[in-house]
Amino acid sequence: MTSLMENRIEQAELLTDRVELRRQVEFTVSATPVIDIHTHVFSPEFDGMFLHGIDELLTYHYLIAETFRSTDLLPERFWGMTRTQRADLVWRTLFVENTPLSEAACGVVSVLRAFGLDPRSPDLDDARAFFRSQDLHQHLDRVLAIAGASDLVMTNDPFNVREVLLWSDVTNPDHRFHASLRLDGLLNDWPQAVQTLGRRGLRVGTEPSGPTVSKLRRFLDEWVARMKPLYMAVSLPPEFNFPDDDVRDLLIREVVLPTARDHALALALMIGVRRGVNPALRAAGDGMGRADIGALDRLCAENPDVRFLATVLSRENQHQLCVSARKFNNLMPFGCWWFLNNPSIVSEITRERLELLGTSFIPQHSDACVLEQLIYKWRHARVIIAASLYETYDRLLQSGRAVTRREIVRDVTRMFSGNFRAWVGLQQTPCGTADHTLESP
Ligand code: FIX
Ligand code: ZN
Repeated sequence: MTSLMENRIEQAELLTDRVELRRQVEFTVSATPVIDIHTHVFSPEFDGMFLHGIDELLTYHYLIAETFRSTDLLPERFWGMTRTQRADLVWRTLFVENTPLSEAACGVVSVLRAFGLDPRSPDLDDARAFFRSQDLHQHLDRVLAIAGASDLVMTNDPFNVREVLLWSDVTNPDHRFHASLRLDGLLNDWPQAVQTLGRRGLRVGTEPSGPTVSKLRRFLDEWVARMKPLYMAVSLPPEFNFPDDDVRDLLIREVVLPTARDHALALALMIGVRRGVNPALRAAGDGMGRADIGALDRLCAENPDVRFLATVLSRENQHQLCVSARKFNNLMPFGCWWFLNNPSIVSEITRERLELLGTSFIPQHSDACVLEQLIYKWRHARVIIAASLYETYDRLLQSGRAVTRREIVRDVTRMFSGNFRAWVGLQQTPCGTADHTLESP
């Protein structure tokens, strides 16, 4: 009897009208809180590293690279300017003398509009006055509310001297901010790592042998205890291979994977970045290349007890990453990273992932460095994700199966937070804050 009634209610809830279906998808995608699983935003407790405001927004490295395309100014002159002068130059070049058409420039416009500021202003006076007048904590709450982000994951580097010093003071960071333990300093430049560790009193051999491995394991154990990261992460060049006959391979096998197992921590691999293609542009001078997804397959196959998160920078690698995720259920594709975070490419990748993986992936992360970027990164992402999801439900409808509103909520919640929570063992506590519990795959 009950199931008959439930069945009737379900039938009544079926979204068979396309206009209504689109409306429900758009509403759900815009209203569902997201966990932003990879950012470079720090919580306010990290004094000097919590970036916010118009000058930081305009001197984001995406916009610096674009400014050099529309000015003859030499990089050394640019780096000789103060932050305020750089921001003024970027504003004049990209927003006044040119139309801000690129995704990163359009993002600044979205942020300004969210606060009622004029994106056609000839200068930055009003914007600067606005950001200066904000109470920092209220402003943070407001930005997270507009972005619809319940939690965010920082990028925490135990090889960054400035950050290391701050960690000794940060005992109780804002509960919405979680750590991730970044391993680039260990895995991408071993000779430099040896020196950095040596300066901190940790003597390790240039050839990582038994004692060095033990010291490095202890080093990571200590940072896991201090940061309580949700996962470990590393960005890798397109040439990354596994197995390989280099130091990185040894460190991954002997230090990183055992740490992942001991602490039940997932390992995020961000593959395809070529650092310093144009060093004169500093962070704006990084490039990319196509990776070998076979390396990821072999890593997943050899380590079925470790969970991997993966994002790849080359558009050409996206399809193969989806196919790999179909083979290995310890592999979770996430985000449309960096040069992929443009509407046309986000749309293509999201549709491809829905078609190959259903809802078993994490559609986007913001990679925001400056607090207010969260607003545009998520607003823009939600529009594309909603359109891609609507298209997918519509195809299902045309095949003969409608969905209900409850199913849409379930699907979006899974992609926006559920997949990540399950992957890293992050539970929702009754008061709305999150709790990290360790769990094996
Ligand atoms: O390695 C990374 O985490 C990259 O996302 C950054 O290095 C990069 O500068 C960035 O912010 C891209 O969005
Ligand atoms: Zn990043």
